[in-house]
Amino acid sequence: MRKIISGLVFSSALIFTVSANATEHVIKMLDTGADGNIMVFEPPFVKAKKGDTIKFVAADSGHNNISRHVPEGAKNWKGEVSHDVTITVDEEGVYLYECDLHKFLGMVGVIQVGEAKNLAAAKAAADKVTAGMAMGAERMAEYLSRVK
Ligand SMILES: [Cu+2]
Repeated sequence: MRKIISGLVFSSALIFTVSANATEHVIKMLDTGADGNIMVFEPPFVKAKKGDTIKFVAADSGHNNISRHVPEGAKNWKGEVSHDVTITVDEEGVYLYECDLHKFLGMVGVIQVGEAKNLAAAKAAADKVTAGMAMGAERMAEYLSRVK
């Protein structure tokens, strides 16, 4: 009997794995990160696969999440201040996002989905974002350097 039950559990777990192949990546919006940096997304760089979801969690209030550059065919998003926002990444490429309240302090992040087809365009968009920063401008370059 126990063998039958564990067999059933195993089969249903297998089905679940196949149907739930997409991963949910959680990114926290924080006043202070684990590394002591202020106004950060954590983790600031995520490598995802097509069809995954990204959940931006308002762990600290007073932040939002807005796309700044997305691959061709992908949808832009705009989260409300102090609210979680979940997106599905359906197109391969590099996504840049920011908290528009603290982007001047370097509150930005990068998501890579599959192949970084639009890397050149993303870098050009990143330059525009960092041009307006009072501090933390090195963050964007560091996050983009993780795109492989
Ligand atoms: Cu913010």
